[in-house]
Amino acid sequence: MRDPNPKAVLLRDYTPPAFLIDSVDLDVDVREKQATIRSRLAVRRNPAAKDAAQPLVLDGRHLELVSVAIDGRALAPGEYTVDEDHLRIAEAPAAFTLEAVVRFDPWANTRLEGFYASKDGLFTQCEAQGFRCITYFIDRPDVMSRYTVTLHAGRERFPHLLANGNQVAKGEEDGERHWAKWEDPFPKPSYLFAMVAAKLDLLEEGFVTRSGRKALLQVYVEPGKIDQAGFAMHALKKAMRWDEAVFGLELDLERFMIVAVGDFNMGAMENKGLNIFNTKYILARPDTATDYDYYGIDKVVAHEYFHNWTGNRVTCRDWFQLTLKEGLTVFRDQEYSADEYSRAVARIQDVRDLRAYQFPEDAGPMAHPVRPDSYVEINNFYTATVYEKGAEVIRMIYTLLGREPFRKGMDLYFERHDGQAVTCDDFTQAMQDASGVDLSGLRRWYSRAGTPRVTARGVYDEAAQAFTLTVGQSLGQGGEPLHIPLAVGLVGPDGVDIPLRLEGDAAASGTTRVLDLREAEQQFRFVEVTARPVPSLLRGFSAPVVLDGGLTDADLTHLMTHDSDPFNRWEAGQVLATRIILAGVEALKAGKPMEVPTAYVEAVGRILASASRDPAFAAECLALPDEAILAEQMEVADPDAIHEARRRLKREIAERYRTRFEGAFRHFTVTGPYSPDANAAGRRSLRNASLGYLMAIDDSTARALTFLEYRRAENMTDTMAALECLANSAGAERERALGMFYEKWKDEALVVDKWFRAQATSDLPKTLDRVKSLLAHPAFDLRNPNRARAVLHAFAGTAVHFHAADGEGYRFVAEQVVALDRINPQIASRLARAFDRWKKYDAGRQAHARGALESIRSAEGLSSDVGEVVGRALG
Ligand code: B3K
Ligand code: ZN
Repeated sequence: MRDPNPKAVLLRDYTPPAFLIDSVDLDVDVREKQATIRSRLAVRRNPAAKDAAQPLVLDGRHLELVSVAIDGRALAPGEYTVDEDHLRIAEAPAAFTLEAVVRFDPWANTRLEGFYASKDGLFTQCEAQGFRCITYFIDRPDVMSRYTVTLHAGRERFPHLLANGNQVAKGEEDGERHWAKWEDPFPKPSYLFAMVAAKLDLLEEGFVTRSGRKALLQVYVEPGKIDQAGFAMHALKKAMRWDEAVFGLELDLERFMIVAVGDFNMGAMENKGLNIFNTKYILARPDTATDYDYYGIDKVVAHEYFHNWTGNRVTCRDWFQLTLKEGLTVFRDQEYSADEYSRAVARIQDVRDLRAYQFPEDAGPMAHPVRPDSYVEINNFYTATVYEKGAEVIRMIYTLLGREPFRKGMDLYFERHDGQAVTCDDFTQAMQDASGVDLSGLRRWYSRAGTPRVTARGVYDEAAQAFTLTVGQSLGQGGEPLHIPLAVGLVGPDGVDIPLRLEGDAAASGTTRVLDLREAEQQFRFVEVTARPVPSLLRGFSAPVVLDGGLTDADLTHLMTHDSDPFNRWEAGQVLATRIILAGVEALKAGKPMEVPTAYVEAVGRILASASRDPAFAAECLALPDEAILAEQMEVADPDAIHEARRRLKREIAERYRTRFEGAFRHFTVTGPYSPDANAAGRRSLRNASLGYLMAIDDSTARALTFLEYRRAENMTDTMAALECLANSAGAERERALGMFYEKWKDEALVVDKWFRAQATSDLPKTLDRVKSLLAHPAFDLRNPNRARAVLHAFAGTAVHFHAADGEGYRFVAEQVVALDRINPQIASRLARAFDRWKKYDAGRQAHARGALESIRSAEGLSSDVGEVVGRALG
């Protein structure tokens, strides 16, 4: 039996591996309900190991060991021990060949980790520790080896046999079987291992890299779906060109393969030369995928491709360094998206996600630094903190260094560490050495959990024509202050930026300046300021902090209309809307009417009036803050009041501008063939935001318009916008549209997910009953992660129904966590994270949440994944 309370792994306990494995030769034989894996490992003692007499300890899970031999001699039972997690050999020579034969049933593997079956064949997922479910190995990223793989399987059922690297041989076998041998020229950590045996359709194209090297690009999809593979191929080529142009990085392989699979635990995986993707991030056709889906595909294809350098060529020494590859690669994909679409809109969306997911994480029981210092289950640490806050840390380095020095730092990083498994310190050191910029205060971001608060107060001295900004930072846990880059501008009363001149600084520095905040409190005095300005603080969201800028509503309305920094123009509107909604919450609770200041409504009117300048940006400005973000702003979150106040604000704006929204809905119609480009998608986004406002009125005119739109729509973006509106409306059109949708799309799994999701996230009463009945729908399957997420995780993300005051939402989700844990602990553990913020709610809700969490904790055979999350939540 595995230890039910596994111990935490600590960063400070890191020691180099006792043995290294120079090469791995795998022979994989696929039969009915069984895979047999024969491994030949070239093992030697690590000269850098602390102790030269350590036993050989190999990781292995869910494996049946058939035989084990050293240098061709089978080991007798007394020469090794095997338990649930390890194979130990006490006496191992200095260098030897280890051969092992193991067996398991990939069709019984519902964890989708290691080697597992999906509809069209067999696939792998090894990061972080899945390789140990394929064979016994020293399964840690600082053990890098050269791999050769031979796959054998039935020809009819598994026509494609793939593994990392290049195919070097293939042939036929008895019994209608065939085989293929692959060799990966690059040494790699085991988490980047991949193989596939499946029946798939293939789209392929040639590519010539900047230096003239030829490569074959392949996208493998489920049979019959080749018409949905084109955009992924297009995205891959764009990403390859971008990495060449921006970072000077080229593909280093002869063949780059992408395989899409319908059962997958996350978005995608960057295995060397053989990326494996969730179908959600590959398949797209105008009538099946929304603009947002296309955007996501573009981003994820690029992200995984970018890992080929940031992650694969230079990898992580240990899993505490995960942000070394993830934070950096997210930063790279964010920059790619900003270049390919609208920079301002991309930044807004990234910050919105950061606030909706990372800020709450950093304030809850799972809070951890971007480089965590302990974990029980590493899969629980593929978090918004490691990824998105990690990317913000890289962005701060970029902001402090500037574009060219940052690029020099990247070049130096690759020059020093190509082919190595390294740490976050190695990265910052390369950045510092290449630029000469002192990063000591910035490095502290790697080891501190929590979101820092920055307070800024400005005082204008008319006589001296000076503006003094006093800025403070706090993280509430002591320790030395962080280095925070604070980008600021000063907006004059006429709405024009005032040129910035810091006292004592000879040169003027344009209209935006990055202030170096290194102390707990600092003052900055700007001179030659001819009129009282409104400070525009944290432009472009230059640091992942919570800002208290001390601005009045009038200041914010001014910025909302005039700020030259688009991010802050958007942000001013968000802060104002937040103030109005939170004041509304208090009013509602006191039984008073909710007030909506005219100045705000008029500023919204100006957004609408000037929307054609940048429709996508206008749509972002019209979106009210998410309920989850609003909940974080309250001492004790009140989901019902937040929902109601937000709804009323939206309705009031809608009623005031009904004609204009109707006009925008007509005016921004996109004609001609569908394209997911930023321009067309931006117009659709504004058009659908307008529809959303009209449906906030939810009268028969609005419903008729929406239903008509639903029937008229020719692309999935417009279809879903209408369907989601109808799913939140009690009118008869709702059931008609949902019925028509399912009938039309029941054979497209990703579209059926949308149908489930729209219902599970509806804010209508009785949504929980609906969700329960969806679980009994013939198309529901708890074993398919996308389907489970479309219903369960989607429902658990709703503010009103998950947090229902009677505790029914909590109880339901707790039951589902337990049911899911028996199938797939990683997916279950994600669902359990819905409880993270339970202490932010009132005593009644807390009592229900505690009960639900305790019921999970007491479930029999709980995984360490869910155990860690629930244990931390109950604290
Ligand atoms: N590196 C993978 C994530 C692996 C998650 C393991 N639980 C995808 C990515 O971040 O690119
Ligand atoms: Zn990644």
